[in-house]
Amino acid sequence: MSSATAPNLIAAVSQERQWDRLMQLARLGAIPGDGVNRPCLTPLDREARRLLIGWAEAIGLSVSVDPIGNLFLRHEGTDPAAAPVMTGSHMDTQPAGGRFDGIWGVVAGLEAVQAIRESGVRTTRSIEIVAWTNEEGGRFAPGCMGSMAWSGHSPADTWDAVTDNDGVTFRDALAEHRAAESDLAQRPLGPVEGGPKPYAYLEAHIEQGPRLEAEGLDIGVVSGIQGSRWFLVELRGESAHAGTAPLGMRRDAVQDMIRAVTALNALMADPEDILRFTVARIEVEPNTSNSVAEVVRFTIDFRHPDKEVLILNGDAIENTIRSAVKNCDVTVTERFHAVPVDFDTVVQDAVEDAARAQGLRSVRMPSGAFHDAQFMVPVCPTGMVFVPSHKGISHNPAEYSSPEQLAAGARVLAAALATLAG
Ligand code: HGY
Ligand code: MN
Ligand code: MN
Ligand code: MN
Repeated sequence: MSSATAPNLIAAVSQERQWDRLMQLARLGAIPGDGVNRPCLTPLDREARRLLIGWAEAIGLSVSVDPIGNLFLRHEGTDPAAAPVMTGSHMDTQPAGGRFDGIWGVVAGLEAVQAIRESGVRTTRSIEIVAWTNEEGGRFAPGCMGSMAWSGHSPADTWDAVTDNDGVTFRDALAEHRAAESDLAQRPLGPVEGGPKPYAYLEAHIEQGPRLEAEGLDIGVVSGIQGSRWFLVELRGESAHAGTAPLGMRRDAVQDMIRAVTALNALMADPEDILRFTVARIEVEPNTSNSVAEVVRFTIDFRHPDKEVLILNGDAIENTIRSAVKNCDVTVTERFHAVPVDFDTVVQDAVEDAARAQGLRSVRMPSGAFHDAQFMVPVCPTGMVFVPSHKGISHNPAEYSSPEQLAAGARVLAAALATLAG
């Protein structure tokens, strides 16, 4: 009997233990409305990691961190030299985040490995649960800095250029973080520094969209992830008195931002609602009601499943802004470019077989959100498993998946990992 259907493995997954751990973690950075605000590389982030490390050490997993702070919890297989199977996700949240985005994938990984150990299922390959550094890109843009560095997508020299709202560089925040975790075992920065190349990577994550719930399905067998591009636009005009400066003499950064975003909306208009264009972070200087705005910085988040559309529209962004702006100097900087990826069918099959063996309704579907899995695709066979999000709500305190849905996801993850780890 394949381990994917080993009844004792499935029975060893505990819905209560997983939910209790998630609720304990949700208290670290709790905000009103059942939300969580737990930025990366903060004392709150470290407190959550220590809680997780305690649970992992209690069941005999070994713990280590790499130079960008990615945290690894390792279950030894019968052949320690065999390439490990990796699972996991991220523990950092959006500023107005929910209790499940990212963190469920880490807790589900721990639940799956604990069930494997308690059920006596022996795996040839070791299984490593990873908590990636800074997936959200909330405190430091871009997102996925831990998985990008680990997989060789972004050199460390970008760490000085990235600062948070208080002007703290990513490098300094990371140095403080690593000093606070200097008691943990160190490991190289993944395959780029000679670390073990995984046999496969399978990430569990909430869907963050409405489809599974709307179609009455239990499991998303994720087929791939659309592409994403992030840009930072700076418009630099001149501050002036709101009462005395004639309109014709103004170099008003807010008015030029309105012109630019109106033109971008036209460029990005998509009646089929496939292209996703978002402007959501705006900084104004001097940001007072009676001084004309001198500087506006705004972000662009733009997504599409087609690589060509992503490139064409992405390259048109700067020209569109420059033609729309009337009075300000324009600077457009690209901050992030994740190409669309397709996941490996072997991993998808392991997830789908596990769901079917457990009588769960599943569908193969793409991900609209980006994930650390996006950067694992060039490294090893990669896949993801989704569970429903209530009304598709995410990046919002009201984000919700039920204990039953999350337990079903953890059971599928456990069986799929047991199959992949052999
Ligand atoms: O933005 C994203 O897609 C991810 O949830 N951070
Ligand atoms: Mn996430
Ligand atoms: Mn997210
Ligand atoms: Mn005055």
